[in-house]
Amino acid sequence: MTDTLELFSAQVCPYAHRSRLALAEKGLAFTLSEIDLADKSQRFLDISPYGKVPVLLHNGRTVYESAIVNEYLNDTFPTPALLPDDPFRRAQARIWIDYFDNKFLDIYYDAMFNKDRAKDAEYREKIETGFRFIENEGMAKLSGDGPYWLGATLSLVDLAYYPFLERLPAWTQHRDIDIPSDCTRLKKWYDIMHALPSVREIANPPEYYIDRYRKYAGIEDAA
Ligand SMILES: N[C@@H](CCC(=O)N[C@@H](CS)C(=O)NCC(=O)O)C(=O)O
Repeated sequence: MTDTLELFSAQVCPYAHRSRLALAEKGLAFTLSEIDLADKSQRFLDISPYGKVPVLLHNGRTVYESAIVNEYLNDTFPTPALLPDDPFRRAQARIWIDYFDNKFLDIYYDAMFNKDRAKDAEYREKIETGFRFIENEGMAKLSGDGPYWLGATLSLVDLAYYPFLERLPAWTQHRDIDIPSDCTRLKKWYDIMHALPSVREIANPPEYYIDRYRKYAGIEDAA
C-alpha cells in the first residue's frame, strides 16, 4: 500500500517546522496543508483535537504534538535513523528535547510576551543561562566533534531545536536577546544546520520573523 501523508502546518509555527524538516530528512512525499491559525478550517478543527499545528494525517490516522509526530515518523519510516540505536543515547536525545520544550521555551516565550520593560534584563539573563546550559551541559558532553547535537549524525534533537533558533532574530530585534558569544558550539551548530538542504528549502529570512513577532512583542503600533 502506498502511504498517504498530509501535514497540517503553519509557516510561522516552529513546531510545525520541526515536522516539515523530519518529513524532508526522511525524503517522504506529503501534502502540505497550510492552516490560517486566525481562521481555522472546519476540516482542520475536525482533525486536530487541540486545534494546533502540526497534525500529521497518515493513511487516514492522525498524530499530533510535534515531538511525538517526529518520533512517529522515525518509527514508521526508519531510514535514515534520526535517533541513536543505543538506549542510553536515545534517552539523552529525549532529555534534551524535553528540556527545550518544558523548560527553555517557557522562558523564551515569556521574554517575548512580557509587557513589563523593567523585566527585560531579567528574562535576557535567564535565556542566556539556558543557552549556556545547552552549550555546557548538553552539547559539550554529547556532541563530541559535532557537527550535530549528538555528534556525527543528524537527529531529532537538531530538528527540535533548529526552528526556534531560526526565529531568534525576532528576539534579538525586539528583546535584545542573542546566543552569548561564549556559546561557540551552539553558534557553530546553528551555521551547520542553516546550511542543510532540507533547512534551506523552507527557511524564512530574519525579516519574516521580525515582522511576524511584532504583535507578540506588543509593538504592532510601531509598524
Ligand atoms: N506542543 C505543541 C505546540 C503546537 C503549537 O503551539 N502550535 C501553535 C502554533 S506555533 C498553534 O497551532 N496554535 C493555534 C492555537 O493555539 O489556536 C507541539 O509541540 O506540537
